[in-house]
Amino acid sequence: MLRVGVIGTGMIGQDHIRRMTSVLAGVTVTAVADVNVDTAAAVGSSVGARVHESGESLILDPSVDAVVVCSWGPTHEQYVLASIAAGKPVFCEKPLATTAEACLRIVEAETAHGRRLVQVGYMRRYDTSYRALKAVLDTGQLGAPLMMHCAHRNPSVPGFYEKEMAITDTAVHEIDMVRWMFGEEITAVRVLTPRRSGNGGDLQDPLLLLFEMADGVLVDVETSVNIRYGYDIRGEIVGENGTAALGSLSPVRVRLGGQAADPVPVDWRERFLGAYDVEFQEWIDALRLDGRPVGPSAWDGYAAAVVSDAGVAALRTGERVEVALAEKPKLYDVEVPA
Ligand code: NAD
Ligand code: ISE
Repeated sequence: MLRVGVIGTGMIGQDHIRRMTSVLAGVTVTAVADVNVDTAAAVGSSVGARVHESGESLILDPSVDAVVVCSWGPTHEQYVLASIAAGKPVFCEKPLATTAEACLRIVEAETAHGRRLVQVGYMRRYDTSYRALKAVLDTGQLGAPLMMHCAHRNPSVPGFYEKEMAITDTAVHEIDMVRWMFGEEITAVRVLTPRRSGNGGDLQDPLLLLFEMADGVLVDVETSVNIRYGYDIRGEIVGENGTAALGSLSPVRVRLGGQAADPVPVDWRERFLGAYDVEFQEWIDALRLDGRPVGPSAWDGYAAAVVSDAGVAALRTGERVEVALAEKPKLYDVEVPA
């Protein structure tokens, strides 16, 4: 049984604790921590987990074999570095850290440790629909991929959400997904700012991002984070001979009153429910096998952060910004299966 400690018992922390205590096999949650001690105490007592006053003391708890970090992005670096220092595997929700420099510090600490400990929560790699899309692409039947059209739509975002977050918090999922989908790095980013939606107040929303991939594939990503009607994730690859798109995920189609309608998920928890389950089960199984995670690595977290930083620069300047990655350490040479 893998004994897990969870730092951050907010929305996604509670959701991951629910899946580890009620859905998945081979895992138990033994400890929790949150700066909001009331939330941590309530969540901890509901699952019989010890409540720690700090993330650092949770990491050092002998009843914790592996750490899950679900606190706010700016706090990820300290907990991931502390987990590496303690020699414990750590699953960190995206982003790995909020700057490329911080991600590189994590890469360097893990490389010095000499063995992979870190996995980043880029769950689209585990989604049935994205996996099916990649399987079609990998048959080669579409011919060479030329373009991909993506949309990432949220019904609404919290008040603290700033325009850069459409890239660093939202489109960062597409950044990781296309690196995995095409097995190529993103080499340059442009960001266009369409007419502003009245639903977002002063927020510059939507955005249109354009990624250039190393082999010439162009990827466009629409982020609309106040679109009201639901949580809608789209992706279509255009190849030389044909196209392939994420299918409709609706389990039911209602025809009524002269109309046909598919329900739309309300949020990421509903849309990616299955992906999070598979992501965590595979993480648990890998750690139980030999203590080494095989999903998205600290290097993937770093690469996503470099592209995301380039996107923010492109948004601020209106210019095309090139992406420059550091040299990849050998530790990350092995292809991840997910
Ligand atoms: P949230 O605000 O609901 O929860 C964050 C929790 O972290 C809060 O309870 C807060 O008190 C706690 N916290 C803040 N600083 C802390 C610290 N120093 N130590 C311990 N706890 C601390 O936010 P959320 O929506 O659950 O997001 C948390 C993380 O998960 C973010 O990094 C976010 O980007 C990521 N996320 C990922 C997905 C996904 O699809 N993979 C979806 C949502 C959120
Ligand atoms: C959130 O943090 C997520 O990761 C969701 O998957 C994404 O859709 C949303 O825009 C982010 O704010």
